Amino acid sequence: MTQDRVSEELFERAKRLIPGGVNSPVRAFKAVGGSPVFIREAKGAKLVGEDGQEYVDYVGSWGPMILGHGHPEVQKAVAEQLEKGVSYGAPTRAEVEFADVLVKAVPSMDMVRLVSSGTEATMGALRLARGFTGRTLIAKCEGAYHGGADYLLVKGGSGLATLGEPDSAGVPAQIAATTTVIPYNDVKGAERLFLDHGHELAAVIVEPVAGNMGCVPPDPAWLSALSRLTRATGALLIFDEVMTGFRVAFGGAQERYGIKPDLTCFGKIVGGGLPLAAYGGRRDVMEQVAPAGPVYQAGTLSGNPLAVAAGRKTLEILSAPGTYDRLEAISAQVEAIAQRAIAEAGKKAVVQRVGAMLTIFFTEGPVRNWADAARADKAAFARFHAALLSEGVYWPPSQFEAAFISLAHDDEALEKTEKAMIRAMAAA
Ligand code: KE4
Repeated sequence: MTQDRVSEELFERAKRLIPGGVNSPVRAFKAVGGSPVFIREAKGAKLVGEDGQEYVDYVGSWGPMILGHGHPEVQKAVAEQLEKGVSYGAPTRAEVEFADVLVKAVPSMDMVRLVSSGTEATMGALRLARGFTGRTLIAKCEGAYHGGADYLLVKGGSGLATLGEPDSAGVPAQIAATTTVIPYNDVKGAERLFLDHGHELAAVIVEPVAGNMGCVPPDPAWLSALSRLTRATGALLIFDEVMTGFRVAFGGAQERYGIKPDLTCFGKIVGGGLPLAAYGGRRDVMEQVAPAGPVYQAGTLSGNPLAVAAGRKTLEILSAPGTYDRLEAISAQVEAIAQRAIAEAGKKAVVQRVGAMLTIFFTEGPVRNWADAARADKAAFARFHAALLSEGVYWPPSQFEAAFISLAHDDEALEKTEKAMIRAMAAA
């Protein structure tokens, strides 16, 4: 494939105008090297670069595009709303009907607040947990990502379950210290945390399937342990389903694993690719959110009519019987393609998948937590990624991300993926 000169020139220009040339760091391809592809348009499972090169898309805008790009019914719903205006800053019938869809789809949610990004959803949920419990300390997992709030950009201190340290410049140490960090899938570590700090904890926030260290499924006892421990100490259990919501099941990971959190955060798919996210849960907790209660949270574009139109139509399509069976069948094919390519190339790599999200780790499996993931051969992943790209397959540009499969990944896309995967695995 010809080097994408057009994207390279755009990137040089972008770097003079936008920090790192991108509006979100992972897009800069820093983890894999080379210059990012600038995308001109997309349709179904296909992206088209500025130089006209076509790619099978396994990023899907980092999760939202589970129907594929440019689904005609979603486009129509957005176009119809466009005729009526894009934003009012006032309540609308559509957002009430959408809230009804959400609480019906997610059994643990009695009420929901719409916001514009996953970061706002987790910020809202955590301030609410602190306001409801009157406690300050929160717990997150090492290697998990829950958006950009200061107290979430925190890495584990030395030793287990100690108070967090800033994981970004600009995060004050005293803010980071309001968060403690525990290893994912570490029931004993969680039990120790609750023994030491249980009655100080406002909440534990967890990705019920980890996606931001690469795809790491929960051990069978993990989520139930967190549920048991939070219930026993009055801390709230927050499922960050920004990535897993409506992806690993229509009712999210909580439906798949049968665990009811106190609060849940959604993003990505619920907005159908437009800026819409949400947090919700127990009525007695959600009633504390302003203006019903004392926990303040607001947003100019919250419940934006265009985004609600896209989200409602997306969930309506996803709710059709058999949808997740089809998604599972496609995703299993992608997993099998990757496994065959690994076997043929004799590579030390493992595929980890839950539903329509998967990661190929260049390390021995199983990868159960951040420490395991961090042992992956990032250089091999970078070679794999570059080779896939040169074969017209657009894979997430980081070993520590999940690839996302859509209902639009048809046989043609999978055939192209298989050919590319075999060559790319050999080059890894
Ligand atoms: P946003 O603020 O980016 O909408 O959502 C933050 C967020 C919260 N929780 C989870 C579990 C998430 O995965 C995310 C965002 N995910 C990343 C991809 N790993 C978005 C891509 C990016 O940062 O550009």
